[in-house]
Amino acid sequence: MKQKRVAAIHDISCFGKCSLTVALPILSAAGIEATVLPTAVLSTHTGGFTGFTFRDLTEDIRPIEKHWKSIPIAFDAIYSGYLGSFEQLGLVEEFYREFKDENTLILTDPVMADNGKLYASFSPDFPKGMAKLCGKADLIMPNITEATLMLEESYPGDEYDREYIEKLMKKLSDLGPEKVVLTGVSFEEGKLGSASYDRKTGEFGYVFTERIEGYYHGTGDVYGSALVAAILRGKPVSEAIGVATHFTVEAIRRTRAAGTDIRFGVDFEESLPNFMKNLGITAD
Ligand code: PXL
Repeated sequence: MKQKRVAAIHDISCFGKCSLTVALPILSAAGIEATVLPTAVLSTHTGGFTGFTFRDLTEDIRPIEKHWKSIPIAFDAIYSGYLGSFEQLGLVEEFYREFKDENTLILTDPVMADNGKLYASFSPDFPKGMAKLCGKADLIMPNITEATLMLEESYPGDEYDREYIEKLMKKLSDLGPEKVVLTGVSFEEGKLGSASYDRKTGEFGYVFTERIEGYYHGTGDVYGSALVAAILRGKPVSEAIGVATHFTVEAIRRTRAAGTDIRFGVDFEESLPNFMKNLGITAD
């Protein structure tokens, strides 16, 4: 089988296990080649640290794209996440356009907010721009905060039901993407999971596991990278959310048991063998 190649467009947070530092090992473990397009370089991620460095790489995106076109390189998927500036929304849309052919999946994680709040590094008009970028994707994977910001709706907190979630996913799909994965969904105390919607089949999927106390940083990127890997390994979205959820929860559980600082990211590395097994990758 020909190896799949993904263009991973995220920042490099040098410390803190998120974005490219988790996308690379997770995609590699799944047997997928990860070509990286860094959007910014930071000394740490921005969640809970102060005094971090931030080098915006907006000016490098188009020259890298032009060079890759000249080789030329083709991608089975483009997976974008945390962007370093508002201008990058347009540059990433251009990148999608330049590299999308009939076999290229566009997978967009609109990383910009959580817990009802836009991250401090983004301007209030960023969600509108991100909604436009998500319109060009085949699959998007927002959390509920990002979903409501893109739809210009109020954040529901914990006050929602299944009907609300399914309507929300249909509205997100109306932005453009055929498939929607919504993370951080809970209908029951002590349980947390994710939901999926496929406009083509009309099918909804749900996966729930035990909720683990504490807000562990980088878990959205661990989940997103595992989801992208499972989809490229041929899993339907309703199954891919199960693989990604179990991988992420196992890592969170191990990290909590070790008593690690929640800002330092999760110990997903130890779960890679199990993850590979769930993707049908065996040693022989
Ligand atoms: O995990 C999402 C993420 C990615 N990159 C940077 C971040 C965050 C979340 O806070 O700060 C730089």
